[in-house]
Amino acid sequence: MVKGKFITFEGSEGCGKSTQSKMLLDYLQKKKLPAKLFREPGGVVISEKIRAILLDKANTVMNKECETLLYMAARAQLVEEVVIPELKAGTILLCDRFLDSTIAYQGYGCGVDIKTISSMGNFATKGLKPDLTFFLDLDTEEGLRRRGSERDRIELRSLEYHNRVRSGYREIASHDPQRVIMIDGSKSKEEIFQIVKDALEKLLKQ
Ligand code: Z5A
Repeated sequence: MVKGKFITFEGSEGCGKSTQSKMLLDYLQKKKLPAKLFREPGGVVISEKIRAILLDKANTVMNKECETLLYMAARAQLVEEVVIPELKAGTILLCDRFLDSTIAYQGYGCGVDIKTISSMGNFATKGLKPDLTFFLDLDTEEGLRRRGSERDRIELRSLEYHNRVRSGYREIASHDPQRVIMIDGSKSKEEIFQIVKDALEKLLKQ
């Protein structure tokens, strides 16, 4: 049934995934391929409203269960409204973050049970998994430096928290090397994009 390709970009703050996903979108569109880019949390009206709640610095009392469920709710809406129809239509769908983010941030970062996240993830995504995931691995302090002084609710968390998130991503990559391509985020934008482009071309030939 699914004709398109689903490609996600993951990593901790400032790792360069938004830059690379936009570069890839531009590259694919120049090749006249049907490509679209969405971000998580967000991408559609309801999910963007949930995003505003999640990132609001004023919501200091939000607990980890509420946070996890809200990320999943935003994802469920995006998958139903956009991801599945676009994949059925043959689109190369790029997504800046997906389920791996919840495993890394709420699971490894906040201590929410990972099996519970995976099972909720299955429910929210209807079992959909990316064909390919680029994980940009970058030193946490360097990433936060790149992001500058303006921080949202999640970015304001401790360095220890962000280090747990990064280790979580490394675990995810080590468990699923077929899907997840781990890239050294300290390389130049051009060097990283060459790796992204090569992997994408290989996927499109399959
Ligand atoms: N979150 C979660 O907890 N659970 C979930 O399930 C999901 C998300 C889906 C979303 O925030 C927050 O929600 C995020 C995780 C959490 N929070 N945190 N913390 P967001 O969407 O606003 O932000 P983000 O996803 O974390 O992305 P980002 O911080 O904007 O960074 P980025 O996309 O990785 O990086 P970038 O914007 O491409 O680059 C950052 C800067 O570095 C920029 O100035 C670039 O020009 C520069 N850059 C990029 N590449 C390079 C290289 N290679 N060298 C040097 N400089 C570079």
